[in-house]
Amino acid sequence: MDRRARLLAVSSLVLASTLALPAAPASAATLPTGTRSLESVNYPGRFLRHLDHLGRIDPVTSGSSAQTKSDATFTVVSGLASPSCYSFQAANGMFLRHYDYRVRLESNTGTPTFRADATFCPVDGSVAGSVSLVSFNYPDRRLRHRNYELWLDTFEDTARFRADSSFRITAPWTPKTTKGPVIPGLFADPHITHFNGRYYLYPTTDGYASWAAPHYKAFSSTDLVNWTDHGVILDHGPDVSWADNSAWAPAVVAKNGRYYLYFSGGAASGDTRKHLGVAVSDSPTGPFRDALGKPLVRGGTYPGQAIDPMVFTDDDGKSYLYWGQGTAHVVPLNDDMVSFDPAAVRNITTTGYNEASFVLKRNGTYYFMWSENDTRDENYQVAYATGASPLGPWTKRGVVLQKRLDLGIKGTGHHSVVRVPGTDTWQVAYHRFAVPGGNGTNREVTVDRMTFNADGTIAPIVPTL
Ligand code: FUB
Repeated sequence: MDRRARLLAVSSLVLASTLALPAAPASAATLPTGTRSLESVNYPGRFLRHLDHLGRIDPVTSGSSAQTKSDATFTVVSGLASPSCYSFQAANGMFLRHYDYRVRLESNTGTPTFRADATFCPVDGSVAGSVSLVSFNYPDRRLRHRNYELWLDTFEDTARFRADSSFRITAPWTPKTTKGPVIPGLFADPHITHFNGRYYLYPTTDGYASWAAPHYKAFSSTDLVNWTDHGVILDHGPDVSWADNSAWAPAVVAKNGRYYLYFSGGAASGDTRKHLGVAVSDSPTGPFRDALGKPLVRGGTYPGQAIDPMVFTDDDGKSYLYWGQGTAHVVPLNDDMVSFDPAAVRNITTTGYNEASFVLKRNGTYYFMWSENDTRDENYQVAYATGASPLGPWTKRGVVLQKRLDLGIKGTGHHSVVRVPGTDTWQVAYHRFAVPGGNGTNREVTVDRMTFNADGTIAPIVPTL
């Protein structure tokens, strides 16, 4: 069963579980993402918390210990198994999941089972403003407390069950004190850009084993602090005939009054190659549609993996496509933005280059930036070179962004840079292992300042929490 069919089956099961029960609550479409607490509706003052990695509802008051408050605080994030539902991440980076129907806290392994076990879909709760959380993979079961323990129980159409399975989403007992991640949840490879007075972030959806996520979301902001989630803008399953998974490292550019999304993807057919595609939309938040119905760069045509696209447009309006893992390529794009002359493809691999090309121009100098080492390595880092044209030749200048162990920041890379319009202020978006508890497939997105020295070199970027 493909992904869309499975989602339909799950939604119809959710629907069936409510339709079969006349008094069942209506669907609550969305939850606020970000740091929250969840209060029991029939035991006010008791909050969903974890203790010894098991879910419970316990009293929490302003006089409770910092640990108790922290244990009763979760970050509501896009569902690990579906962006239409939600997952709940504790301060230690672990997720609420069910196992043998007991609700517990565990690290995300990225397997389909874990992601499904850790995903819950909200429906209206027993009282106004409350929610009940339906299991994504067992849609006839809901998160419910009994004897103050949290279980995944089969829905019963009784007032008692409804109350036991209803929670109010409240302000968090432990508010977020860090700037990052700038978008809640697991995302990576952020492409940051600016269109018509708003900043946009286009990341890879992370948290999947082997980075298998099938869809991209878009986020926008006016201040680089508060980001609006615009939902899924391209879903490989239904939207791209030649790709099913590995929706990696998108990059979006505006040209000809339209928006072009460059992306990579793999097929479920057993062909392990990734291909690079381009999709188009009239809006920066999509929906995007596959522009060609086939890859723009077929994996295997050039050395290295056909992933990590990026487009730089020079002052004369000419656009250049960069891509590649293992080998860095560049080619001028034709004016249609969806084709190029294969004979014009150049290999611009620099010493240390692994992936994630990014090009910018400042004061007439071109800056070619990339990521070094493997994204699963805590030493994943960003380096750069300068040149006099978008095609190089490039002179390596060194590493500008790397781990900061005193703050527990590791695996800093796959960045992108945006200039604050009309200024010489530059901001860099990049991913790092999620703090705490992350790794190369559980990454998060953050933004820091990037400054230039008087001689035009880039000053070391200081990663902050
Ligand atoms: O997120 C999947 C892959 O990991 C990206 O394409 C690479 O750049 C690395 O970040």
